[in-house]
Amino acid sequence: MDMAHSTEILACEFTDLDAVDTAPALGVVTYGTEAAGPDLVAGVPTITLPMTRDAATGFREVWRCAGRSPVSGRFRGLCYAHDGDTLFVAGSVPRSDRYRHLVRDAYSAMLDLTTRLDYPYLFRIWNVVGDINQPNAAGLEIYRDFCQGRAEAFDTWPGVWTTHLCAATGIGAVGGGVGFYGVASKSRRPTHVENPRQMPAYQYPPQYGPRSPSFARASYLPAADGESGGTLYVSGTASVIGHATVHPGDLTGQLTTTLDNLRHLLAAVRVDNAPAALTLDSLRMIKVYVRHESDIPVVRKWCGEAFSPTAAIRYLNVDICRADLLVEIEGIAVVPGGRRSVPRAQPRSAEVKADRTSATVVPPSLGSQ
Ligand code: 3EB
Repeated sequence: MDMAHSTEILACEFTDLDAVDTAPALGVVTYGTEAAGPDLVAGVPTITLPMTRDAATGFREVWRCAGRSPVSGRFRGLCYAHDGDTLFVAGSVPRSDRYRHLVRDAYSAMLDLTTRLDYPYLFRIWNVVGDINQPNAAGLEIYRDFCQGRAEAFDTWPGVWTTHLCAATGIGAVGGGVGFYGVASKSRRPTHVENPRQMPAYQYPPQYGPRSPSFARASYLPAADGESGGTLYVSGTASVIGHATVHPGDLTGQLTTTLDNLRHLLAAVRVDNAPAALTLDSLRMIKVYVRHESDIPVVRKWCGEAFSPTAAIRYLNVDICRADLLVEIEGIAVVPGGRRSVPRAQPRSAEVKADRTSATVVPPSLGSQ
């Protein structure tokens, strides 16, 4: 693989907390010890997510500018910046008895912003949810409470909106409240991909909560006009087959299934003219979420062997959205390719196909173009 090219195409990178960084950024996310923001810091949207109890394992995810110098601002509690190509937006909800309405309002603000600024193509969202497996004041698990508000915000999208959902992570945190950030494209239309071994999360049955989780298993974003290839944003992936957790309580069983799920997802993405199929080796910018700190050495060994030695991998000890999940893994695959790369997912089941074939290529938040 051409390493220079593959690093270049990535829109974000991990840096250490003490790194001095002067290059212009579209947004900066600190995976740190205490929640802060979002805020504009020297004009750059910045949020700190409480994702580690140990500052030494903290890091930053820096989103780079691709187009013109960015324009930043605030909108209904959100902070954002856009550069003519990509919109970065971050928001938060404070610790609360119930999250549904607060999450719905914060997410609605994000969706409205993509429409107002005309960045219609959300392609990746991260959500960190404090006390994710704890009950809210009404006894509903906070992850399910969060999912209800998120789904209600997406309900305002027209048509078969589930087909426009993008890749996401919904994960625990070491502090309370919800922090989230997303990236949207102005003119590069993503292709959202499902995993042939997993039911689309937005079709999960009601046993997992009043509203299904609103995300796709991966989103492929073609490179800027005139360039080849693209990037595949892979959602948090866990030991789920169909809709069921498999290997509860069994770390190596869950690691095996999670890595197999990633392999199957990557293999399902066929990019025209790409020199080779995607594999675990294609993944960069990997985040590995581990429920029990004592499991980290085993997880680190498995991931070190499974992924490319050139991939940046960060490990975070946080809860995972289902109480029986022990590990979850996400990443960004670099997709080298010929011109006009278009990913094709493997044929889907009839059930999934029925939903997807009714999709249009109309941007969801605009309705027409
Ligand atoms: C799963 O497969 C695991 O709620 O945004 C993974 C990625 C999971 C994203 C989300 C949840 C989310 O259902 C959980």
